[in-house]
Amino acid sequence: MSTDPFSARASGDLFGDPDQETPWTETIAPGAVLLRRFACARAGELLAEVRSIAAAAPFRHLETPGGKRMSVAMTNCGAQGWISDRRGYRYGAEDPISGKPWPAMPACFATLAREAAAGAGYPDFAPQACLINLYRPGARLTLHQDKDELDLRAPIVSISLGLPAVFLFGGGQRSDPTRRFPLQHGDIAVWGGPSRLAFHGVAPLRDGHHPATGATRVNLTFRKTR
Ligand SMILES: O=C(O)CCC(=O)C(=O)O
Ligand SMILES: [Mn+2]
Repeated sequence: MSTDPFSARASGDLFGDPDQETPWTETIAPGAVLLRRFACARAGELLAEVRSIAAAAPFRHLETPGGKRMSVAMTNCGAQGWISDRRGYRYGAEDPISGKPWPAMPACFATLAREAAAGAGYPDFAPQACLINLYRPGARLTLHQDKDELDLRAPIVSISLGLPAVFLFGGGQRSDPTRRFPLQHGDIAVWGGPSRLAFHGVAPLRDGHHPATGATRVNLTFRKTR
């Protein structure tokens, strides 16, 4: 797979540019917030780091324990990386493709994740894993819980870059009603506390073009794994 998975170019239009909006916060459930546009000012730096991480640990389509190919392509950085295969879902210190440790988590990733968690009411968040999801048109994430972490007291911090998506957010049971929240470039979702095990997912990505990522959406999900 190409090591330059999305193309970037700077946006020169400051008028009506969503990247220039002042961030604001929306509470979507107890313990769950959307920090709108919080990552916009740092998106270029984040995406440059994603490119170098993907050069060392390429995006790949993992297999579910049931044998299905995931439509979202994934890679990781940090001390632990999330993987899925026939043996199950788990965290591991090495990229199974190269056998080498996952690329280190860039300081700007950890700093932003920590600031976002603090802004959402979770001080002292220290992520050990960053899962990087690459969505091409049609890619989706079915409803699931993030529950492969040993320490469920820490929140999940999830940064959206590039094409917009629809975030599905439900409750603690799969059958609970799900609400739909549009996520745009620079938005950060943080959920923890009473919402830590909420079912969530991402609706199929619609075709489009974003100046920062081309025809893709990039998502960075930060977790404390243990
Ligand atoms: O892409 C997103 O916004 C959510 C990602 C997610 O839920 C996950 O990677 O577990
Ligand atoms: Mn998730």
